[in-house]
Amino acid sequence: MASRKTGKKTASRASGKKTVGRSLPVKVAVLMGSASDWDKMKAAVDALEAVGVGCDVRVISAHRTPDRHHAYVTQAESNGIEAFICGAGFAAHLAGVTAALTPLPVLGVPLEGSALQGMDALLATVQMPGGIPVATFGIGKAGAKNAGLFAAALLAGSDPKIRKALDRYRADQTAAVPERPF
Ligand code: RP5
Repeated sequence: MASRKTGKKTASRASGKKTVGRSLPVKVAVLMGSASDWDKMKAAVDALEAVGVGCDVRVISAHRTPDRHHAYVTQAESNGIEAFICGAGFAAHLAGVTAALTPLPVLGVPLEGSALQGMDALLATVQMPGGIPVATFGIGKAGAKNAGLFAAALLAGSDPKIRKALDRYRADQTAAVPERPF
């Protein structure tokens, strides 16, 4: 299916599977290691949609579904994907392995849920050996939200519509801060 707005291919074309923000050009892949990560990773999708960036959302685990992971990541660029957001908990290697498979920017979101409350995922995601970078965000929902906004900022350099939407997002956010807490 080609995007109605741009005529560009969307990520759903290759797979025929569900995308979020269907009417928007799909430029970001939001991957998570488990469906149990969705309640946190939804914040990335919401942020992307708020600034007009469509995304393809997948449960893909580097260790439980390695073949699915390899196929998806290696085909993503030809399907119009320009950046990945990868959320995972525990020994979180999803972002690192994704970055190993693609030259596209990879944004890692460490997730809580283990006995170590996300510190394990944070260190696993942020401590990439030199040569294969992963831009790492904070643990959990806030990190996912910021990863969504950061991915939009990456795309905004070549897309004035996204740039405008980001400016509007910030202005609305500022306007929503009350003068007093009561
Ligand atoms: C990681 O293991 C996933 O990203 C998830 O955060 C965690 C637990 O997965 P489930 O056991 O809940 O499926 O790979």
